[in-house]
Amino acid sequence: MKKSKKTSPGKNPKIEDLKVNSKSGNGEFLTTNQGLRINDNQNSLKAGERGATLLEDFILREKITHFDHERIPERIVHARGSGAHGYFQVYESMKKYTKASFLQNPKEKTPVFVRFSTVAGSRGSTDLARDVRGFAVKFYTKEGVFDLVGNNMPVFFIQDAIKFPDLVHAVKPEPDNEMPQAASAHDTFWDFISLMPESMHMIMWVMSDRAIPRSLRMMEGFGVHTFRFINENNKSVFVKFHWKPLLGVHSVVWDEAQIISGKDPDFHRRDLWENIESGNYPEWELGVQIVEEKDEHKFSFDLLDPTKLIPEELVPVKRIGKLTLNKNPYNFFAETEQIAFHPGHIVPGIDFTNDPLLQGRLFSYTDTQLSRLGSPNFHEIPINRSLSPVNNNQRDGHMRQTINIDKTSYDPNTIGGGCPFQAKAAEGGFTSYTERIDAKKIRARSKSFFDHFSQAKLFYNSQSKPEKEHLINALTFELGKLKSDEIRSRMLGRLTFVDTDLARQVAAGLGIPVPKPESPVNHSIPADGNPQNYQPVIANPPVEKSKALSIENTIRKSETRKVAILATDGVDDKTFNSVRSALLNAGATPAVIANHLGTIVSSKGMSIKVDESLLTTSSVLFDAVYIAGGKESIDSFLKAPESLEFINQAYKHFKPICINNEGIELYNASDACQKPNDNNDHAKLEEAGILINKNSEEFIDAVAKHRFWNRKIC
Ligand code: HDE
Repeated sequence: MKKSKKTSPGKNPKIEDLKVNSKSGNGEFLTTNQGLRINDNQNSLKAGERGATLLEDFILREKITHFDHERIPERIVHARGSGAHGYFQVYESMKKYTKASFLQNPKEKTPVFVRFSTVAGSRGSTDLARDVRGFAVKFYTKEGVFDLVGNNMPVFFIQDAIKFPDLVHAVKPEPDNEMPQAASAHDTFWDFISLMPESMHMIMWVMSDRAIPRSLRMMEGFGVHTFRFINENNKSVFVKFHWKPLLGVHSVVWDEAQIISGKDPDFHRRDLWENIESGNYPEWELGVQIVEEKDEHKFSFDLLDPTKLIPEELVPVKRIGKLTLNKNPYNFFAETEQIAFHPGHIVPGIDFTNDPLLQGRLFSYTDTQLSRLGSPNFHEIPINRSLSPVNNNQRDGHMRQTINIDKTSYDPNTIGGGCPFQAKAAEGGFTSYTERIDAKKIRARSKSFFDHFSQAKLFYNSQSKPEKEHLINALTFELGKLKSDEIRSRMLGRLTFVDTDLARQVAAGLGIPVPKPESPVNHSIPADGNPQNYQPVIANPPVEKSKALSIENTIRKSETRKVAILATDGVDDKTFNSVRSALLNAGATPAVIANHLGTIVSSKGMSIKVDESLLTTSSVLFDAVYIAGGKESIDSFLKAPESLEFINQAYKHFKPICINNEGIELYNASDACQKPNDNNDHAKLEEAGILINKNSEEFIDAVAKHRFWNRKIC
């Protein structure tokens, strides 16, 4: 059969011709959805000036009806999200491992859209919930769309997709009273977790500082499952995907997270938006851990088990390219809300493994888009469209956009010249990896999935002292919120399998003894095993400690850090100017916080624009504080209790504080317990991130350090 040039079923009028991109407020006339120009948008059609509105008013009805239907169902999980456009570029060809076209040419930029999300909360919930963050990347490659739908943690709660609805039901607000919103600190979640020992490694991550990131720009991403790379010779290797942020991994503290949730629930969304607007484009390197097929069974854990990571000490992460986010969406709904990810959207050169969690996801994502976006044509929504041509015989359905201009919608055909044709592998046609399968049909789990504790131990042992303290506090907080003593106690029993000291410290905070650990009820026991006799399998951790698991070892930079400058009328010009310009030169984002909005006048009469007043902002929204000198300025702050609260919080949250001259008086009036007049020498204060009359460079170094955990809290 000859390929016909004339007839290609997918050839449609261009999107531009259909004028779907519309701007309001650009001088065009206001119209109805049918293009009818509207003469009066202020008054409905009435029977007389004071009379009833007439049913005839089709303009009113169209407007209100559209409004009534403006909402679509939110995502069942990951409802709260923020996204941005950007591009990906590979550093060098990955030909040796994969034939994926977007991983071949370092000169090629592949467009991407990334959506970050929390998991449990509703669309309007706070950004700072203690939760996993979604990190989903859509690559619009020349060979079709590739979605890398990952999280900011490298492992997951469960090993098999069949348990996902149970997990989500347990963590979502409780069904009788719909409480609590966007929080795991409640009975149903911990009831499930305490009965699910395989979740213990993930629990360590979720109770760690990773679950309360400082910024979406400062968190890692992981593909979680083991995937396959396939090269041109059809050779396969296993691959784990990582995203490494160039700004390092940074978090806030829990008390701060809770205050931010009230002061600015859009904290992460705003941070991402503002930084992209001001040209601080967030960047991540794509890393891969590659395992040859022959090494599949050489680890003490199973590569198919999504509750395990491969320690970087065993298989290093090779950084192969860079992701840059450089454009905010035009329209949140059209792009961030309507984007539809699916781990099954892959391209030649990438394939799945038999990870039972991944396998279940392959079914779920199309299904969810059908109910969320309402049509099998969700791929035609502009943000979901493939940049490579789409030619197939799928037709019709709700909200179909494509106007197919051919007579044929079946294959094979002769009437349409045989179009569209199947592509051979050499023509870019996708072929599944020909993995050998020879097995019995059973519901069971491999014994290689049974060790639920050794990597939880590895994670805990890899944390620094402050990180361990945060983790213990998080567990104490979460379990402290439970109504059921039984669940609390069962959970403590589980923690003893991770670390007895950890369990002891949490128990002390809860005011109960550590119970004798019971055998965990384990739903992964095969049919022939007896759950009553089950003892936890705890292999030796593959390595004792892993450096990559502690965020203490991360990159530290002052770039894009938000620094509050406390300055009001009468501020000292010299110190104010030098610190502010040094911060700007270092790429930080200083903001002047005064006791009123508008402008302030310095001691020498300079007029300074105020960014926020003490009333409109809060210490928790900044990374560091600078208290500028100037007698009049400080005297005026001393009369404002909010300024002292500003310093108290920065101190309590371990943030760098820099003070000049008269500013010391304000600092001394705060509740900070390390003060210059308390026999604290300046070197000790400096170690604790309190800089008195230091130069700007030293302050900038302290800003880059992010937090000073050795500070005395009293
Ligand atoms: Fe998802 N997940 N998931 N998930 N997931 C969804 O798809 C699901 C899992 C992840 O920004 C849903 O479009 C099942 C792991 C992200 O739009 C839904 C299972 C990982 C996002 C769904 C998992 C993820 C989702 C809800 C267990 C990390 C947000 C709305 C088998 C590797 C994507 C939607 C976005 C979203 C199902 C487990 C990541 C219902 C059944 C593991 C980042 O289809």
